[in-house]
Amino acid sequence: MNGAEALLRTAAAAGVQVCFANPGTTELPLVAGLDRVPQIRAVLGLFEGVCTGAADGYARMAGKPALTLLHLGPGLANGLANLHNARRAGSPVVNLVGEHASWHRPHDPALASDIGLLADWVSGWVRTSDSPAAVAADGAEAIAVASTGRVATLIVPAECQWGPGEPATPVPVPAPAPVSEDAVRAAATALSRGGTGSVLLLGGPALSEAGLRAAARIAATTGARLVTETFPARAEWGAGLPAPARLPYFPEQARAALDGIGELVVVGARAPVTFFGYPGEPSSTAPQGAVLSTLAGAAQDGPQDAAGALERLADRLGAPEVTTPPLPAPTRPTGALTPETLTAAVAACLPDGVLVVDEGATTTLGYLAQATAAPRHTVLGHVGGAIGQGMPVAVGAAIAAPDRPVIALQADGSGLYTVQALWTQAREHLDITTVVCANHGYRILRFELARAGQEQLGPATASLTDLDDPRVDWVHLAQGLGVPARQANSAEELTAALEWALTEPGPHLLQATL
Ligand SMILES: Cc1ncc(C[n+]2csc(CCOP(=O)(O)OP(=O)(O)O)c2C)c(N)n1
Repeated sequence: MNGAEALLRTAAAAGVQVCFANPGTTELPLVAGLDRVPQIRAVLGLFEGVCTGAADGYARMAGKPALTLLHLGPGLANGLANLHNARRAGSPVVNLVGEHASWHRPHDPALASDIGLLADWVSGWVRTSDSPAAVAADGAEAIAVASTGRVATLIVPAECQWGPGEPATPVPVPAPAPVSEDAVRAAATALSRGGTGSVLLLGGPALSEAGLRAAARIAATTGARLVTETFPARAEWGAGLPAPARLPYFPEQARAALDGIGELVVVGARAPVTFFGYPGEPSSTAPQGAVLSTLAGAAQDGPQDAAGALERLADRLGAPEVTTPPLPAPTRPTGALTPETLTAAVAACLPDGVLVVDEGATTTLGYLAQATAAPRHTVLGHVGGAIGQGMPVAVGAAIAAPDRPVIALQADGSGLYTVQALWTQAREHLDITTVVCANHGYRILRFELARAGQEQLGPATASLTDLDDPRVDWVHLAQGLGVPARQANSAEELTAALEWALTEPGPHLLQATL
């Protein structure tokens, strides 16, 4: 057995089931090893950002890492933006990156680069294997580290893949640490002091069903308001569940949402700050003087049992169980497609148990509010701010949860970064309906220009924020990549198209023209 096969056998024994790959010559022993380890499904992505985004989506649903297989420094570099998003989401991901044979590298061959330097940015753990005998144990360690919610990168020189190796024993993964009793006590004190002037800001595992139900008990007993972070990595959503308000994206709206509060308790989230710094404005969106307490930190700061912490807090406050009163189900909108009618149409057509991947940018900022009474579903949001993750995340989520249909709400500009993901959706027969929010521009940048006082666009600002010349034809683009597609120009056409796409198995794309 060579090192490559030993590494893959070790990964399979540790529970790894998928490898999102775009290999080259330096990874071919690992590719051949995948033939001999059929427990690991090999999935080709036509760009490394598809592989890394898919690994993120897979991790969010499976709660365990997939492998990526990437070609030296340039391959890893192509995948970095979505690894950044994975890191921000606290997603476990294991990158296997091939490297030139150690004796070849000093000759500075093509593709030689400092892979470790590139990997460091996004990885909580980086190692270069130094022998074929060590590579399987290195892999076992990478998987264990990743399983605590981090990106781990193992750089595997070619001779470590083709030389003789032996499988290693998987390394046990510690359970997420419970939060300290002090943190629970401090949060209870804060909420009792703040009453209705308090907000519980929920993110990460606090948006699991258990977390939400415990948060609702706390809110009912203390008067605190429930708010989700703006772009949750994964949130359980829909009828019967408590529905926190989303913290708005734009700074003035976020400040208005938190205005007047005296106590802010964050759970599985970070203290709220604006996405960007603006002249003369503070970074924080919490009011000056508001007291911040952290019950559980954000996922990327290390695994913590945020939902368990909320349950302990609810118990400490003596908060009884609460039921969420039923709301009328969303109705089908009519008329022109706008951000409101588009999200309303999707909410009205959701099948029970669907996964909704949301990279709809400005079009879907209202989606969570529209979907509170829709059938129960799971939302995977855009966490890290690096655009181009939606369609790849949908690939990974669909592979992790094959019994659940996926709807990907996809802004058009962002979608064009990793449009190759559609081909993988077709190749793997994934049940994904992509709804392209086709506003034919970088609308958010136009908003930001207007907020900065630039109402009149000059030729450069107009050109650099416009996607209309030429207008991208998503229907033909999708068909060319093997995905059946239709265009919808009104809310009625969109609901009809959603019915078509959700009835037929396999991937579909709907160009919703705004
Ligand atoms: C990797 C990366 N490149 C560039 C940006 C800057 N950026 C943020 S949003 C955006 C355009 C978004 O346009 P679209 O996806 O069509 O959504 P819309 O704003 O139109 O709703 C760009 C270029 C980014 N966030 N990440």
